[in-house]
Amino acid sequence: MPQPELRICLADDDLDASLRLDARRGLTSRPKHLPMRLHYDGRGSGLFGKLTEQPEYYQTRSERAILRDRAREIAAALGAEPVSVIELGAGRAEKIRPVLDALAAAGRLDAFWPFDVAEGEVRDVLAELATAYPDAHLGGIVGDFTRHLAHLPDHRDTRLVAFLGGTFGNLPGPERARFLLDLREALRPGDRFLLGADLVKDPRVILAAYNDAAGVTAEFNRNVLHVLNHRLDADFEPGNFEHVVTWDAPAATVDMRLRAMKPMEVDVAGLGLEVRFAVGEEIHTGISVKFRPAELEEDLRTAGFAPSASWTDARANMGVFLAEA
Ligand code: AVJ
Repeated sequence: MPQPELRICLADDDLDASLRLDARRGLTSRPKHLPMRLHYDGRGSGLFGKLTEQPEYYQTRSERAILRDRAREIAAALGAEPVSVIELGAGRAEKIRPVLDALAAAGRLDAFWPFDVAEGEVRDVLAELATAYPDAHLGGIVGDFTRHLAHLPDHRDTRLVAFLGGTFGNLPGPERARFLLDLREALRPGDRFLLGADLVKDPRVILAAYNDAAGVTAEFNRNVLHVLNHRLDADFEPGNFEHVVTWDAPAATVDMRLRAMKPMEVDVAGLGLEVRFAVGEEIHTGISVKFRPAELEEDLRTAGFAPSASWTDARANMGVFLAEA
């Protein structure tokens, strides 16, 4: 079995540089803000895994049910030819596995490429999948899906780019539109895009998913301060910040924030920065947009895709959308 090809578009010092820039820019802005991607160090990823097991957090279970139950339909909707699959934000590549299994069972899985920011995770998942899919060409891309789509593998068969888990909703509108245009530009006519998106529903259900009774989301949200303490030698006291989550109905968006419960001065030694907080002052720590199928399909058309199929779970919590380039 040949060694999987690894395309490194992001080095560790790139990640450090963007962390420093995000932190400096966000902590010196009014209002203060930090991007959700900063939450996912080892501890944050572990907390997110625990969060997916909370009864209120429906997303992962709902999307897993769709992909498990509809994998053969999705594979059939890709035609009858071999397919090369690239999963953006692959993590452990757990979400896409039912589709990979359906294609492999039909002898149609030509290649699989996990695409993620963490080189170690990409290497680990390639080692794991070499056993599961011995006949498939495996490769990996270590990169940022908002910057490195030009590095997709140039397999001549149908390419399926999958972007699951609802992460698309963490991008603000202009960045979502940019991402869709960049992806369309990176694909050829006939290639496909499989997108997992959280759907608009009862706001009480949505808010509960971001403020679970066990407090795991609150701890996940405060983890961004632990990341700054460890990576930038800051002295945040996460316990002095309250997890706040609100639903912006017109924008169909969940806003997450951390609210200072007392006046504070925080030293961010790694940036040479003193950051003051008035009592009640907030750091905006990310958004999660919820979608209406017709509007999302219109956004796909605007970017040059032709929506061809979609599936939801029994409660229509999550949607999985297939579109053709
Ligand atoms: C994994 C990014 C989709 O936005 O719902 C969960 C992350 N943040 N609870 C989401 C998250 C707070 C999650 N995504």
